[in-house]
Amino acid sequence: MRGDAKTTSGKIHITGAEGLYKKNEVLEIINHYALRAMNHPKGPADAISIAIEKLSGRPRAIAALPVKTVPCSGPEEARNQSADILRKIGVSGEAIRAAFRVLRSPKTMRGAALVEADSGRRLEPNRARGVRASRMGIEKTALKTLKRTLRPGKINNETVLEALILASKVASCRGVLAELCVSDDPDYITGYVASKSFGYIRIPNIKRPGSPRGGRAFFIRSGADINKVIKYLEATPVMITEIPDFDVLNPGLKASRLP
Ligand code: WAQ
Ligand code: MG
Repeated sequence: MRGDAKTTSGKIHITGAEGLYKKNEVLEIINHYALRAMNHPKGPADAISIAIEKLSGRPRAIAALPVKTVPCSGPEEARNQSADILRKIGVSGEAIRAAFRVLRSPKTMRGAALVEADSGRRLEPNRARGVRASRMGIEKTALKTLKRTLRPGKINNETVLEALILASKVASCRGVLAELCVSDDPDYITGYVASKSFGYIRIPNIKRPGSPRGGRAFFIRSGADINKVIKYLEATPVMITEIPDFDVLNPGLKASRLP
């Protein structure tokens, strides 16, 4: 299922959401998406569209990324923190700068920029829209476990859950090395760097409150087949069925691969 909220006049995209659900959950989710679009902090939508599609095959099963939060007091420090992590993952300085240009631009995109991890070159066919990851969800039992795991960190909320589901799908794509995300919601100021190698690392105070800017960059391994990457991100159904054993408050103990 997919929900999108827009203004008709300026054709501004306010918010979008997507998920994979069982047939008996669909009505409840329609209700939920509609309410969310009507009460969004970016302003009331003039048009809301909700699309429902039947999946043709079984989704691919993946594990969620482990979650960690690093201390960070402001945008300047956040930029250094995220650049450090991205460099450790293997993203070049050029690519990191290209990603920050996208995330700081006043023109927000509906989807993510695809940035080649070594050259910093933009690879998405439509640079205004970007590529939207879709068809990802989480199984009910895995969701329960995840909520229980996130609760001690007080991050057991829809924003974090949805971002983690998206980031886990994106990181499960072989052509993707890492992701950098800053919300475009004016009052949501925690961003993240996600990767298969280091998990989902939350970075508080990545932007100043009140800013409508934000975005996502997916860093692509050089030599990856870009059409395959886009097809996987947009169209391959992926379901989280497994939650790794991590401690949100003390990630060093269990998620030993986190930096
Ligand atoms: N696929 C690709 N890019 C997307 C998608 C998608 N499905 N959805 C949003 N984007 C891009 C788009 O450019 C948006 O402007 C940008 O990401 C930000 O989207 O653990 O709320 O929905 O506390 O505003 C991070 C949570 C929340 C961190 C991120 O993003 C934490 C968030 P938003
Ligand atoms: Mg948003």
